[in-house]
Amino acid sequence: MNKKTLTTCPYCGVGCNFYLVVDEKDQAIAVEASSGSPVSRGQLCIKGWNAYQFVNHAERLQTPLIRRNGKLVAASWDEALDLIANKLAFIREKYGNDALMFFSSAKVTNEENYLMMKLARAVFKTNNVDHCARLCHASTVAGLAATFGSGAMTNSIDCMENADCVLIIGSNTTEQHPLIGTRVIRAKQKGAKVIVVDNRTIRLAKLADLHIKFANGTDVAFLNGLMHIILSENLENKSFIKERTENFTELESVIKDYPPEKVAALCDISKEELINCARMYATAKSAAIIYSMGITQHIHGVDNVRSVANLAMLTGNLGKAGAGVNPLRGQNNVQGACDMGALPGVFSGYQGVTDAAIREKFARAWQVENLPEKSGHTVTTAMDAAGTELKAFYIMGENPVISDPDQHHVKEALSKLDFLVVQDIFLTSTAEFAHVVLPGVTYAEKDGTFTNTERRVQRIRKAVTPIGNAKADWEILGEVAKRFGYQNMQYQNPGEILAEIAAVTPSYAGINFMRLDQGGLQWPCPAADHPGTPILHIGKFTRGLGKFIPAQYLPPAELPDAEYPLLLSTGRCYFHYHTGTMTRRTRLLEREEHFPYVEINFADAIELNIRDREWVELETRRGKIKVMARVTKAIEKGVLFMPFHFAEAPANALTINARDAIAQIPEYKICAARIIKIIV
Ligand SMILES: Nc1nc2c(c(=O)[nH]1)N[C@H]1C(S)=C(S)[C@@H](COP(=O)(O)OP(=O)(O)OC[C@H]3O[C@@H](n4cnc5c(=O)[nH]c(N)nc54)[C@H](O)[C@@H]3O)O[C@H]1N2
Ligand SMILES: Nc1nc2c(c(=O)[nH]1)N[C@H]1C(S)=C(S)[C@@H](COP(=O)(O)OP(=O)(O)OC[C@H]3O[C@@H](n4cnc5c(=O)[nH]c(N)nc54)[C@H](O)[C@@H]3O)O[C@H]1N2
Ligand code: SF4
Ligand SMILES: [Mo]
Repeated sequence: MNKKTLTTCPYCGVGCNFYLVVDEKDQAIAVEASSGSPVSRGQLCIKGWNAYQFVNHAERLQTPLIRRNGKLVAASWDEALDLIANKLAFIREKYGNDALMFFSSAKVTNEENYLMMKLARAVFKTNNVDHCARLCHASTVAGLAATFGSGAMTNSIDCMENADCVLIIGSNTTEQHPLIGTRVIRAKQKGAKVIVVDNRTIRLAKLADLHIKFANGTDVAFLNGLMHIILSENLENKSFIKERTENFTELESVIKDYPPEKVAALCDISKEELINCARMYATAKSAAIIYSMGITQHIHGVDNVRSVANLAMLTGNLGKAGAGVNPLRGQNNVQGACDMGALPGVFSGYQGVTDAAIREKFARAWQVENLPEKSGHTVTTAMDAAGTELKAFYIMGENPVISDPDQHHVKEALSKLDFLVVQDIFLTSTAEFAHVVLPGVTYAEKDGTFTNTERRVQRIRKAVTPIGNAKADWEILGEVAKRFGYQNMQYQNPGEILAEIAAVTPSYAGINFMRLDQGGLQWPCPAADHPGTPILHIGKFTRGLGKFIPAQYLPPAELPDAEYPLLLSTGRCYFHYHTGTMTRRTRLLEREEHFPYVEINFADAIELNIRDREWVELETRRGKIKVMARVTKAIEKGVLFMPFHFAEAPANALTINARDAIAQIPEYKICAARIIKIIV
């Protein structure tokens, strides 16, 4: 008899639930949708339907590996863990606590993220812990914390369907958050106005009431332009501004410099489009903004996010249903990894490391002394400091060789380390650089919780026995701590870890496995009888008053020029996920999208004498790769788009390591490139 276990999808931040079907040989063989899922309501996208295949894949890591004579060879757990203990102890002794860097993971559970930051802080006394949110929504966390007091999505997925207007800026929602995309389509069917602001003709653009194809990187100018029109046409929400916000005069003084003519020219759009957009958004009863990487992955990512927040505050679209500022969080558990404090400046629940009382609270709970107070390295600054300030990395569930900007820089950084531990489910491109590789297990082989983009904490449940000698990440981290004589990281099961999280994290205080078995809960959930919070900032912002923080438009780091005349933007496609470790080991997905490609406009293709599906060289100042040209009208002239999923032709061999000064997020969305025809 097959067994079915209710669990949560391991791919994107939407957080669909499904049943994993396991046969009598203990093999995951299928996925069945769950109609009871509040998020997905019985539907899934193609990745969810196929989320069982990689679990049993023949290339799964099944035993620890140790580098001997330059080669990674199989080893026992004791050998691997002893080596880690010896090396980390040696490096720490010689160079100090802050010579170690811990990469946590938005793919693993809340409990595991909590343990990773506990390991870094309680055992190694360093705040050098971070994860891929740095590459993703670091600008959101910084930007919204400053304006609203909380970096999370303000509203719920349900709100998307019940909005009167949905403004989508820099999110390819139907492909990257498919089950939220369907909610936008539902909203449209119910009569909502849909506005897409994106240089590419993404699928939602085709049903949008307004599609604005502005020049990449001009978001601040565009948003300021909208606010200028809203103010000059008296469409702002005066009582909201008066009662719930501060700093409005500063906003006004910046906005006055963004009249429609100037903005239209800067953004390469017409004045009419801008005016239409402003009116459509500002006159809706409730208007929701959805944004994602098109806003965040810029050297002015924080300015972009603040400007989005300004627009929503100006029109009073916060603290009510069908509205809000909704950054769609990317990874299945990136919200949770942030909530758990896998960030250099905060413990779980965004409790700051610089606050002595908070440090004292955690020190007592963890039975340690002197927790470090200086904020630590980020994922991106760590790469710069490898070999100098930082001597060892412990990387769990991330693959920076393929995902970090400027691959050459990353490879050089990893080669300079004295010691590198990689804990993954497959031998990744990053694991190839490791001294020790530890085999973790997938979502299907362990218990725990993920927190989705709408702050909904949901269960994952063990459905199959761990493959080979692989162990759950929470068990491995406990073993490492034990080798350093720290006994306070030994747990019978993840439920116990969640209980500890609840005890030290006010926003998770009311959350436990028993309650989650009745369905997910949205934080803040401060007490055992609290129902959770679908909408934030009702009546009052988390920080009290919402703060307008205006920004001036500034250009991107590297724009096209005579030598590199095209603008290269990178992102993702529907069928693959990030560095491809899971989706490229899934037959159907790999069949649908097998070759690395770059999208190029017809006119550019004609000029370059390139045909559809022709292999070309794509080059920037950082590197050169060979990819297939996909000639399309869905992209504007002068712009290229390439997904970063393909290790054999990595987009990140080309991207620029220029970063937002506040958030340290890289400008993945813009650099200058050229295409070279391959003459055979
Ligand atoms: N299938 C699939 N789904 C995924 C993922 C995946 O790898 N594959 N990854 C997950 C993760 S971690 C994330 S973060 C999300 C990301 O989800 P998205 O952010 O939706 O995906 P991207 O492709 O990175 O970029 C989104 C859009 O930004 C636009 N854009 C580029 N530059 C600009 C600009 O300057 N301004 C504006 N306004 N728009 C711009 C692009 O044209 C693109 O359509 O997806 C999640 N879901
Ligand atoms: N050029 C370009 N680069 C980008 C982006 C872009 O838009 N353009 N987007 C950026 C963004 S938004 C993100 S979020 C990052 C993502 O960057 P990464 O997080 O580095 O990418 P993933 O492929 O998701 O890596 C997750 C790793 O975790 C492993 N894994 C999965 N489940 C488990 C588990 O349970 N335990 C353990 N131990 N390991 C597990 C997977 O095998 C994989 O190797 O990429 C960034 N890079
Ligand atoms: S929308 Fe996201 S969470 Fe839902 S099935 Fe697809 S990948 Fe999984
Ligand atoms: Mo992401």
